[in-house]
Amino acid sequence: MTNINEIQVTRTIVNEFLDDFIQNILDSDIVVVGSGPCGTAAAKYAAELGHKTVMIERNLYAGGGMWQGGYLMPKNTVGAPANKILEECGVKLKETDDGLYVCDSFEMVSKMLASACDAGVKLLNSTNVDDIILKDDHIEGVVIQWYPAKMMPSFMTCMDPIAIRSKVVIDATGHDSVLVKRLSEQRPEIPKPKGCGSLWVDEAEKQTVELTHEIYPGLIVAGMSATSTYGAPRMGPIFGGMLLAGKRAAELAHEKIMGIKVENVGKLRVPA
Ligand code: 48F
Repeated sequence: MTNINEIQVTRTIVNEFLDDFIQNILDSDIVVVGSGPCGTAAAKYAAELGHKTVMIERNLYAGGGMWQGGYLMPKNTVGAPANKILEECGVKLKETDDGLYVCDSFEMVSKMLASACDAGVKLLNSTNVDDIILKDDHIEGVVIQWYPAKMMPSFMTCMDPIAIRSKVVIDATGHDSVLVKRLSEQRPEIPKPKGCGSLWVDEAEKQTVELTHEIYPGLIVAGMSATSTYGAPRMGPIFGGMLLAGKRAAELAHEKIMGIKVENVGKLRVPA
């Protein structure tokens, strides 16, 4: 057995973390905030399209709402064509008689995250996105803080966060629409998130993809965050729309970075 001392272990962790942070995180192409089904799909496809991609998650664990189907039953459903996304990640799916696909939640989370890692996505976990970097007419990155620090009593949290830069930020924060909310406090043209409407599965599945768009230069709102921004119906424990919305967000980010004209920035036709 080789001799390994305590200082070597610490030195390795510190060196690797700082090196990775400076090389791959500090100044990236795409920052995806939230690691649920939408964020993970967005990050995976963004990285596969060749972009330096960072996914930020406030929890210790990644996966967001993917960990369980509904009512604490760990079976996730998707409809076509989102089954293809899971198949690409190697998730085993069972097709039901009525054309739904179902898988084990744990397998969906682990294989989607593995696929994102293989594509080169960097994950910052236990990290809360507190704010955006907002210039005159565009967003240029995010402001981050350790999530455990945010959870401390307020007398201990007089510590400033830090910032990382990116060309595009994707708000995949789920029901809270964190970044859109923050932006709406400062830009009158940005809607204050309404929260999602009541359950209507097929309409919600469509709308979550349609509502995924560049809401402000440099900020794409995606998945449940888009649904909640506009008060569109909730979809319940089905994840196809989320996966397709994530893929759509990555494609929009790609078009923007590559200078392919994206129509209707910030001018989405909002359903009545
Ligand atoms: O909630 P979440 O899974 O959002 P999603 O990817 O998918 C929605 C579905 O899970 C579900 C549904 C059926 O499809 O109804 O709701 O759109 O993942 C959002 C993630 O963002 C993290 C949060 O912890 C969760 O893992 N998050 C939220 N706010 C922040 C954040 C923040 N300020 N900083 C970092 N992470």
